[in-house]
Amino acid sequence: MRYLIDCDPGADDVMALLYAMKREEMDIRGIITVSGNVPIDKVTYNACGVLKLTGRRIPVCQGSPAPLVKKAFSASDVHGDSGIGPMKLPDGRENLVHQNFIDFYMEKLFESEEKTTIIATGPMTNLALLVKVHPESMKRIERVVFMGGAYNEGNVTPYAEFNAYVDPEAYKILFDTDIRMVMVGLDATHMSLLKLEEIEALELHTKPGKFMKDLLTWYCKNVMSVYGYAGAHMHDPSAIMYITNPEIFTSFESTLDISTSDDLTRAKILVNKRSSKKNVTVLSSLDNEMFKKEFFKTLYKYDG
Ligand SMILES: [Ca+2]
Repeated sequence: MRYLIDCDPGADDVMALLYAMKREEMDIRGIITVSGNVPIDKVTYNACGVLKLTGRRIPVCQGSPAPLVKKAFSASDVHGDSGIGPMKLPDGRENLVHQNFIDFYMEKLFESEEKTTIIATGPMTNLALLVKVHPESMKRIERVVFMGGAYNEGNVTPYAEFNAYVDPEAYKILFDTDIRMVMVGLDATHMSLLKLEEIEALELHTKPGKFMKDLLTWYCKNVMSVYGYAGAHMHDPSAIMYITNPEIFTSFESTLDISTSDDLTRAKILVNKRSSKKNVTVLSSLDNEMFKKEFFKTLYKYDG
């Protein structure tokens, strides 16, 4: 299967990418960045850096520097100013292609007979612009698996999750299409939890393996101190986990809407099970024991 990853790395995007890089069954054809966790130049540097760290060559295209309507809104409290706290990735910008991201999307979507699945782990600004500029691109998309949203409880506000909150207008554009989508929202991802002692027990010694362990350790300590959680939730890695191990999730089919109002409901996801359209698979839970088993097993591939 062909994949494009649209992301805003960001600590948990880096974790998702490091997990994906060791799932060789995934044919990743490109990475597109988007302003989100930290500004666009930093997320692009980090995406390229993961490739350098893991010795992979995948084209990276820089995407939107800002959401459709509102100003950029970052999450430096969780991710640090660089997006990955005190850690530093190597410079892998030889992977960068100097191309408009909409042209890059079109080239990748149309270069093969096979349709492409898009995994989005940041705000969906790029995708919204793509389908507006080139509606014909939609027929080349197998589905969009996106980490974002929450139908129960948000994190930026009581009602809204971060990626949705950054650019709800983009979500609205995509929800109004017939594209097949999978919502990997907080309702499911909040059930993933790596405890600090489990991370510290990981025996990872190669450069990328050790980087992952250090990143997980820093991230876990940071979210525990900022939010008082018992460990680290694996939000973005869950989107990749859904691709590799869909059996560990439960879900229901629905059509979705989102509030774009400038009030306390902004970016609240609205589930409509009565609609006949039902183009979205909404994840509702995951099995954390199975998640951890699969996640750690994959990370150990970095140590051979
Ligand atoms: Ca992200």
